[in-house]
Amino acid sequence: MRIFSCFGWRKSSRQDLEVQSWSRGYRPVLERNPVGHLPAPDTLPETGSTNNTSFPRHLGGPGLRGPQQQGSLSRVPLGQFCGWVSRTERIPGSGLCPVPLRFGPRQIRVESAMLRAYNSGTRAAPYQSIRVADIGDVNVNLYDLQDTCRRIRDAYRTILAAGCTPLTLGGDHTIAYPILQAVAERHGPVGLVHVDAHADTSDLLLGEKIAHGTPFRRCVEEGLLDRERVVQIGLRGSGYSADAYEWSRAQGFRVVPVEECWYRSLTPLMAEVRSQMGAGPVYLSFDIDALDPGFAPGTGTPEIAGLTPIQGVEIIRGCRGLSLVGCDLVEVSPAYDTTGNTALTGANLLFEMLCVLPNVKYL
Ligand SMILES: [Mn+2]
Repeated sequence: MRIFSCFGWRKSSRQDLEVQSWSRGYRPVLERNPVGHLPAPDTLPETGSTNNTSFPRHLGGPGLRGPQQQGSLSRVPLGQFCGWVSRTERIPGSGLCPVPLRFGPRQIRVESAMLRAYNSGTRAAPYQSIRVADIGDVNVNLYDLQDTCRRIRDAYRTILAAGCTPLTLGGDHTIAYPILQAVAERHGPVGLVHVDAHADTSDLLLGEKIAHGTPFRRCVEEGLLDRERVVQIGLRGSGYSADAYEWSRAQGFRVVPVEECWYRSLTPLMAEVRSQMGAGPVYLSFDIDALDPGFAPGTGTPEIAGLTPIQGVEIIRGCRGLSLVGCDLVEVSPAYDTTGNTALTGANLLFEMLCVLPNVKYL
């Protein structure tokens, strides 16, 4: 019982799914999708969400997808793999996040209709390997960021206690802080592969300690990270000082500014990252703004000259073999992208994360 999370999936055309789910909600999706077994009540934590802003649930709904529907439950050593979605948004007191991100998870779910069962590039077969379910949203408090963080932390304690590995759809990057509180409680200080345009290590944002530019400073202060096993990839943009990443380096982080990524494959970098991470637990946090806004404009703090989607995939595939204990994909803001491609890219990156989790088979 080990894996949990994120991100279910079903076969359908994108258009079909959109029409179907917008009009009917997730239950008909399950009825039409017989592979979507509902999990036993005692195997998945309840999300407690009563807020429907992230519906419809396209990523498979609350159903469970995995070896059991293929009749192989008794033969396959299963991780319990269920799904989780968390979100935050522009919350009073949350600082700088300029636009609502509340519809990010929903749009990612919508675009996930294009995802299929196998990774044709790597031959990964996640749904034959581990059990996967979308278990909904954390019911955050839109008027109180401290309380929101507490709710997220408590929810992830429950998820992790169930033996799940959460893949999280954000939501702004603030959520990494309470998630990592829960993760570190269970696993101890973790290594971190942080893909982002920004270091997110500010002490304050507009005077606030908790904001989407501060989560990893808070994590360090609370001893949640194994600082020698932290890498930040893709950093760029104008800063508040000449060396915006000085603090990161002083902690022992490896900083890979975007200039070191330009014009090249990141596969060699990831070989070094794997050796940096070793066998210990690792969390992967992927801010969609790491990608160039030409590919992923739907985010609140875009910076030019970013990573390509190819490099994003190389980073994630390069995490294969690590002891991943959780992943997130954050900062998708559909309001800034009329094409839907940002969320589509996010959905695919989440699928790539799913494919590199421990115990996923490669056929
Ligand atoms: Mn970020």
